[in-house]
Amino acid sequence: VFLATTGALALFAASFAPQDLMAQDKPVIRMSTPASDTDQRSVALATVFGPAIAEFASYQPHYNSSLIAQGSELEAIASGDLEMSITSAQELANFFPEFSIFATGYIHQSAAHQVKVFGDPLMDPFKQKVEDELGVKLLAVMYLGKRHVNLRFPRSERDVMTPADLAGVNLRMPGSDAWMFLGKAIGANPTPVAFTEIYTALQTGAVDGQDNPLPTVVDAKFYEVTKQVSLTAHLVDLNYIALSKSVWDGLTAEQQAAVQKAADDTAETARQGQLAKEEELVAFLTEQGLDVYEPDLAAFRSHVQAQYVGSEFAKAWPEGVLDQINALGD
Ligand code: KDO
Repeated sequence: VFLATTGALALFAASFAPQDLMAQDKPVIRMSTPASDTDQRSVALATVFGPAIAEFASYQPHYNSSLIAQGSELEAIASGDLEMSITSAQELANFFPEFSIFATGYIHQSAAHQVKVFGDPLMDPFKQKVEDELGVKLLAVMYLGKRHVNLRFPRSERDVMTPADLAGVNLRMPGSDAWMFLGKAIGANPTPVAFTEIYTALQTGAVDGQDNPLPTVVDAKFYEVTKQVSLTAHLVDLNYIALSKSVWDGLTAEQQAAVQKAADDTAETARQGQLAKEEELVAFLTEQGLDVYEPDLAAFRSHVQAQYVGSEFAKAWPEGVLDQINALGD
């Protein structure tokens, strides 16, 4: 009987190759994002990150907030209901107010500036706090792009040259204090709406406009329901690749290094993709009939910066960090 059983086991082992059993043992990394599957960041994660870690972990993306609502991803990671997200400084600022510094209008100057800031020792205490108190590792900074004001009105009805031109405009913003503050700081009347609801809100006139980088305006087809983009560039926006620390702690040192490299490579691929799209999409949007134009940037910059000085947000910024960020710019 013993021999027969051993034989049966041997047969079982032969038909289920070790890699199948290992596949079942691999940790599954569920990633949730409001972004679509065609967003440059989603594409880079699926084509670079997933394959790079496939030997020891299974990357499982969930798009369009289908798994976790926008803004709840960090809580979900902290409570073990999610392993990964593309989080924002604004979301982190809900937990750690000092993160609002990275969500401040006109603070980052470019994609390259974001990379310098993220890699600088000034970021260490920020990253450490998120790890210790939320159980989330921030692996890399992803470039989302320059946020611009995108309205339903034709330019003949509303010509957005200065913040005063946005008075009374119901501008959709993502729902958090840092976002609302930015919406007000550019002169608009901010209205919180989840990312996946924007298209309908624009279509029905529930909001007058929204702000996002051009690649998002195109990917989410907002151009179908809007008439103009004023290139305010009020936030050179970013997201962080965020991973559950308990997943990270369960990996070997070699696997951790592979995950870190995969995140860095993904961020670089996505960054190049977004930058290229930002360049080419002005022409596309113009062809679609939108007016895409540059406002008085100095007027926007000085107005926005003046709103942050002495604000509740600025009080939460650690001493000296603003100067350090500025020193890393051009
Ligand atoms: C948005 O809701 O406008 C925003 O651009 C905010 C970002 O932080 C990020 O969540 C982004 O949406 C999604 O990734 C969709 O592009």
